[in-house]
Amino acid sequence: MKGVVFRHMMYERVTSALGKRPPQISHEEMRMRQRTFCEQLPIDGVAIITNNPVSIRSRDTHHRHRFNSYLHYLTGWHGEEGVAVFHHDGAWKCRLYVQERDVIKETWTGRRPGTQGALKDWPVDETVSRENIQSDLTDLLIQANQIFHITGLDRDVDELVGKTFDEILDPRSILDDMRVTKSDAEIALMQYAADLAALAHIEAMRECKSGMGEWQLQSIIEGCFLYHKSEWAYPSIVGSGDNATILHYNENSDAMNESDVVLIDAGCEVDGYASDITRTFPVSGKFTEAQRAIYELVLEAQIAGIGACQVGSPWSAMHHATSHVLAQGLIDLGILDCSLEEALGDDYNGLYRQFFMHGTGHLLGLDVHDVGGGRQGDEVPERTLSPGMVLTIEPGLYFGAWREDIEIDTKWAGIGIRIEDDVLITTDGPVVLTSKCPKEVADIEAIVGNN
Ligand SMILES: [Mn+2]
Repeated sequence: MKGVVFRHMMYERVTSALGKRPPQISHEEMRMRQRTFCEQLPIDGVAIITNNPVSIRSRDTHHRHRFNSYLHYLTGWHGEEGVAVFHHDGAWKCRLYVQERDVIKETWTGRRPGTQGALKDWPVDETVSRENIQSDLTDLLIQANQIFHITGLDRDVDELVGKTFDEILDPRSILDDMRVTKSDAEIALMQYAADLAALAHIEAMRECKSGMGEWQLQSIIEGCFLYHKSEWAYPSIVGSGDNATILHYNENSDAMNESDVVLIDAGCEVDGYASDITRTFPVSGKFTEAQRAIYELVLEAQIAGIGACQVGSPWSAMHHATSHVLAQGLIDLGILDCSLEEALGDDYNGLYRQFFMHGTGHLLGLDVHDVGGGRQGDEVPERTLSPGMVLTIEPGLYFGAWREDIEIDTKWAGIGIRIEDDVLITTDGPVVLTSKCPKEVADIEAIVGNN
């Protein structure tokens, strides 16, 4: 009982620091998005936005469904099924296919608004029962000359489109650009998601003790999300010791040692909008000299990366800023024995990449790795930073003791450090949305284990 009361108090502490949850995106704003989208479509075209499929977790049990971000962006639809179609009929219309009411089925799987409820409560012009999608959508497609559709999500729709059209255009070329710039209402939701994740990280720091399981820190953070009607935006990473050197480690199944640092990369989602925070701290509450040296280097790089988040800068400016600091620091610490030019290499792929092997950040929004480019391998040409963009800055250094391909002094072995904040680009410079989460050495040492 004591534990239950205690846990409740911990969550309430977060609640009181959190402030009021901002309103969901208004129908008015979604109508504006629809207009902006349709204005860029040819008048004889049809655009289809499908939902994400339901996926099997085990036999007849499904993974919790998460709506498709494009569908949610344009219509606010958040249930399973649901297909939006934009067509011109004197004016642009948004038609939504939804499951019809069915008391027997609703008794098992939950209430449905049905066609009437969807028409009344969602910002759409027409609703049609999903059962009739074959004939109804075929009629629309026959009249159209161009089709915009994202294949691979809805097999029924893929088939219908494939029957009528040889060439399928991609609506993402229009929608991704729109989603890159966040509105005030979106920023308010993202600020709330950032605050909630920041406060959850603090609670995990407070509770951390040697011998505890990584999964127990995970439970504190994710419990905190759920308590505030939120959920994780991506599987939480809680890695101690060598596990901190695995970039996407999320087994979270080891007990933590006194001498380890633990890396937590966890963020939540509020009405679809993500936050994404990484903090690394010593399990004991006190960094060793070696851990501290690496930590302070990564922090210096992260602050340099945030400093590069200026309107008009190319996307690569942040990565260049963090890379310079890290490469020089690795030389200064004696980890790299070469010149700065050699450490950085051609095109920032030099020797320092042995220890910092990922990008400096990504766009953030309805998807944690949001659309609009900026990630390595993305085909979108490099963006320049503009007001209303939200991105992460997350340099790291990783010295996996398990790695056979690199030689490192044992004093660095088993140290993995990443520090990640969410940054809003403004004309007045970068605004760190996750600033409620401490990252200075003294602040972290004061909090860890101090419940
Ligand atoms: Mn991230």
